[in-house]
Amino acid sequence: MNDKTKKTVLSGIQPSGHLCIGNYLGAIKNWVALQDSHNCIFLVVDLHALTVKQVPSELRNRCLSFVAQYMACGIDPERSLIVIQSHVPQHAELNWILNTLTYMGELSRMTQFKDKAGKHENNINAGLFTYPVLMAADILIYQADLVPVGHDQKQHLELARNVAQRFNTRYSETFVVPDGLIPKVGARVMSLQAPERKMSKSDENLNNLVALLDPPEVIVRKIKRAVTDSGSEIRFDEERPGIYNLLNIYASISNLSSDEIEARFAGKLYSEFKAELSDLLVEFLKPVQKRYAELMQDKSHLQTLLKSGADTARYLAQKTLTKVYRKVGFVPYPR
Ligand code: ATP
Ligand code: LTN
Repeated sequence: MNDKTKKTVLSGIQPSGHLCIGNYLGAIKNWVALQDSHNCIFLVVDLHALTVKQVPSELRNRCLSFVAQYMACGIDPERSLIVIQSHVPQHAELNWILNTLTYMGELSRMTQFKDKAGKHENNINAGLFTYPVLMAADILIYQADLVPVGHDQKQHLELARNVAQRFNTRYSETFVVPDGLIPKVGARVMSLQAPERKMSKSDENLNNLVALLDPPEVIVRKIKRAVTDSGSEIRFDEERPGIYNLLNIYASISNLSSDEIEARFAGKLYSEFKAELSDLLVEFLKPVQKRYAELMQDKSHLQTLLKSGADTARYLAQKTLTKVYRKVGFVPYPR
């Protein structure tokens, strides 16, 4: 983790809902690919998850389950740090400092806030509003160079960059200004039933998403029911968002090009394509689910990994926080 010649990668996912192929294709797939070339930190951002109502016992179980799912997808704790956000108190401390450098106007423009405020009208809390500042703290506290995320996080990343630059200008060079890494294919996986919206792991309608832990028969059913458009040609055509989305999912899982896929399905029926897509997803998820089940058998092993991840993360985070506290003018902790 501490290889000084390597750049640092940081990313995170909220432990809400069911991890889905949107999260895998938009984010985790890139995480797996970056592990050898970078120092990587992958968070389960439980503080973020509290911005919408959670059942405490479910949240606790889900955090551990997400850790196992990260590993089942190929995140290797020998090479990468897997960390639960609340195990590193420095995130919340830096969050406060960054709050004082973020403008209300900036936060009011965030589309995720507007989206979620619309969905949770009875719980538009301050945390939901300031959520992007905590995300900036997650990134900046580790001096991350690269942040692999899906397209929906572009705006939040831009805020993190602006806040880092603002701090550096006001108090002198302190933070690395991070770059986003958004995949070319798979950055915007859309909902199966409403392809004009993104697939979202906490969608109430589970038919909108393929979860990483969905059993084969559920995957087959969801793909069969997925909305397609009028017409019958199997072509990458943005004007036909239903079939376009399914084709993009096929492309990201198979790593085939759009030309190869169109050639393969020329003259075939939607139903034939859907059957092949289900097979592809089922075969892809089979080893992930098997590994997940094994990992969940040994929770104490997961706890040991989390302890070591948290210890290293705390050390790294404290280095940045000490610097930040000094620069803003706080009295050093008396020795
Ligand atoms: P929720 O529905 O619980 O708000 P979410 O599915 O939007 O969750 P997040 O925890 O907000 O997931 O995001 C985790 C990562 O997955 C982020 O990097 C995000 O960009 C990526 N991601 C989420 N949805 C998609 C999607 N539909 N397509 C591609 N990437 C996605
Ligand atoms: N805001 C992100 C989750 C998230 C994140 C992060 C992503 C929280 N902290 C740090 C990358 C880096 C989301 O809602 N998808």
